[in-house]
Amino acid sequence: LEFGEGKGKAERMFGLMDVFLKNDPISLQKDILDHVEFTVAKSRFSFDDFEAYQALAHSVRDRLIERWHDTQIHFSKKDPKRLYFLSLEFLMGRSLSNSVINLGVRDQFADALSQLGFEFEVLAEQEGDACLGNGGLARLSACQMESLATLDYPAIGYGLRYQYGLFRQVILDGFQHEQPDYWLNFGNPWEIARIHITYTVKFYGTVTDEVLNKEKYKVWVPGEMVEAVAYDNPIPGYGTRNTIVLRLWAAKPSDQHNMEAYNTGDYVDAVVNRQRAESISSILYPDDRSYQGKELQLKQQYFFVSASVQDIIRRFKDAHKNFDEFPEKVALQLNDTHPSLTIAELMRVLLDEEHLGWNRAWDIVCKIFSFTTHTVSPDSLVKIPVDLLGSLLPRHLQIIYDINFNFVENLKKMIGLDYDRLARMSIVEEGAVKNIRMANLAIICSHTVNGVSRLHSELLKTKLFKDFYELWPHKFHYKTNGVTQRRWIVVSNPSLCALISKWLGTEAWIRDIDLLIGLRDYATNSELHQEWKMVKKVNKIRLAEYIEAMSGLKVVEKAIIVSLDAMFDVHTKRVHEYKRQLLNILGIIHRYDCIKNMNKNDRRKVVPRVCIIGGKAAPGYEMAKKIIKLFHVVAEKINNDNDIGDLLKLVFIPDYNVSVAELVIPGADLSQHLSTAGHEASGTSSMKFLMNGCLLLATEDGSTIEMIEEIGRDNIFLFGAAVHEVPALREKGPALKVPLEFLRVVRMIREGHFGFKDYFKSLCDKIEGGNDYFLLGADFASYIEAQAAADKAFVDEERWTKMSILCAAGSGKFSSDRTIQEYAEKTWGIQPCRCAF
Ligand code: F58
Repeated sequence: LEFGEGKGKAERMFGLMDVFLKNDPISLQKDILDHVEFTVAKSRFSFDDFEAYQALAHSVRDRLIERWHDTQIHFSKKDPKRLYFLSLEFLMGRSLSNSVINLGVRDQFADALSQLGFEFEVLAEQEGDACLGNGGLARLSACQMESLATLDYPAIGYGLRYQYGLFRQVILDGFQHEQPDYWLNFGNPWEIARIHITYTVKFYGTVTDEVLNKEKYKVWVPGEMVEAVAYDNPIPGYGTRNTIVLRLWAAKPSDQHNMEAYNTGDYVDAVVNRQRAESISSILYPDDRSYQGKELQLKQQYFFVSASVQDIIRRFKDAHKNFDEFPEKVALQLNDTHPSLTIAELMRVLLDEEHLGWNRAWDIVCKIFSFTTHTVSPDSLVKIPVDLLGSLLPRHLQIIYDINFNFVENLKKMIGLDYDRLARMSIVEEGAVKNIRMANLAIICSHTVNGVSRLHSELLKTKLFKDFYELWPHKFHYKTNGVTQRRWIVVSNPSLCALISKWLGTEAWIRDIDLLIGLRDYATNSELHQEWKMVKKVNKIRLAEYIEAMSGLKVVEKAIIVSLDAMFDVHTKRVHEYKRQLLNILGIIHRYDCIKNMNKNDRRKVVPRVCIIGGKAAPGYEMAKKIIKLFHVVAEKINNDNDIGDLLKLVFIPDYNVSVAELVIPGADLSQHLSTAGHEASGTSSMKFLMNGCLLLATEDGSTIEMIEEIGRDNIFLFGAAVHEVPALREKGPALKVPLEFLRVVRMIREGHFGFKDYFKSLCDKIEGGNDYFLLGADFASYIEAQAAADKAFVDEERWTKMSILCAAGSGKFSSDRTIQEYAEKTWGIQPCRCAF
């Protein structure tokens, strides 16, 4: 290609693009060694696994940057409508394996490394997880970003670059302890610091009036200013050159800050204050669902919102002279209520800085926001005390009041003077403490509101947001969650990935998951059965080795060695009362009790089980912490009972995170999803288990209801009360009949069979005598029955394998590709914009 002739600068650069970085083994080795020498600054003749990992990561990153630049140039040229995905949480996990697979250079890098004497898999283990989120919501955001890239959508994710991600969970004597996650200590090769992309974010101060060209405007004179610096994390798509970006903001002290203090000789205080600014992005708040308020949390939200809005407007203005086209070029997605201050911030910028006037600004705002809620419980709806908001963001409070005034006046015209309803729908909650209801703000200003499964959306319409649904039924949609098969099959289960491709005769399912349905044709094929079982075995061995190594680390206990013939029964998710890990433990105690009372003959019929639980409890959530301790004391007793042997083994996996999930999920035979019906908005881990051919034992809650439709009732073990039965059961209170077996296991805990009698008293009190809000007693008998059905199916290998194949075959609906396509078409109005080089 001739450089230059008759072409614009951009075209000339495009022409050179694909000759920049080569992926043959020699070029890759050279790149890695160059990074060893010049980035890691080690001698290329002597470097260890971690240094090799760092060099490898930088070589991969170079290729990501190259594609990302191509994508950016392409997007700028085409100027499509873009999606801005705003979320305070992203659980990205590790980046290396996912990146090389999506870039299509996994094998090339593995070859290059082996010629240098390193093993790709070993180096991949050197990487720590990026845990910038709590759980389901945060991992969903990560899956959705990956699907946006793969489907070529022009999108940008915005979030916060926390210095400390989610706490590390350490178990000491069976109790959870939290330790800080110093994830940035050894550097993060997956981000690019954009020190020239910074914005000033204002806080506190006062609002004054100013007259400009005879018009009155509000001017916010801030009391504090902090700089937001962009850190870009490239997200490559699979089977495309498109690479999008997750832009995370870090707080840095502003140079404009406190100059006065320097001048007046208050030098030390001024420096200390500068340091305080950085604390805004220092820590991720652990998910404490009923926790409200807190100034730093609100500061974080506004910090990220303000920087993102400035960035979005800057990008828009680069290509447009006025705001007429703003709604045709910008879609803003609010991932739950955390980013909903974006609404007030955009209004403020359009009014006070762009001087568009209320009507025009409001018209724009109403066209661009969409809002997803991830919660079922009214207690989780975020409220901000008016006093706090007014002091931190005085102008925003005024704007929210104005939005509310207009809304309530219009509402009165539509529904009359129904004061109760007006009060419920108002953004401002009156009471001893006046609050701003962030969900109401988001609903009023968004054109689309959605829940994350069909059931969840029904509950929103009939309960949580009933008043709004009746007013604006057209706003309410449902978008069932999904997860990306690239990470949850291709990266985490390479053996299954190869097997599926072999039997389908194509790898096309990696981009087009509906093709998985083709596995149904072979559901009874004995050859596939053999290979399918072999894959499960390989993954069980991997998991068993992890369990042995992890449990063997503890000084006082001996390593847990599990039998591969046992059913690996997994229950991994954040610990919450509604998720009912306690029901699982009560079931385990019941199983143990039954085995103890069996004669030798009957014991031979028992299906051996390895019961695996993992998950973190929020640091301030006492009941969840007791549940973790209970599991440990029960495990201690059972695992040390020689009479039981391999029939029952209990394993707690500490510090469950994305990379541990990648190991656990492929190795599971059965997984448990036990939420009391009506409490799990969707649930996404079940989707990962399903794709990996793991059978589910579940209540009819969240997205499970849609799974039943996809795989059929015969292929899942269901139990428990249905959503519509829950209120009546609760109503019964102490009159509710619970099985004797349930009372017996609770009594065993109460009476100190596992020790810590006093400590567990409150836990027992919470599930007995009419206090059992999550209905453990009511669902116990049917839970035990479902467990027995799982045992029965497991011993019939052929039946089990067929069910397993049918689960994977029917999992297509639960790909985030499907979810993202639905959002793109029905909510955001964006089109794919494929970078074709
Ligand atoms: C989870 N929510 C839901 N955080 O519990 C789960 O059912 C769903 O699958 C997942 O989101 C993805 O949609 C979650 O992780 C919250 O719901 C927060 C609680 C506190 C207020 C803000 C939302």
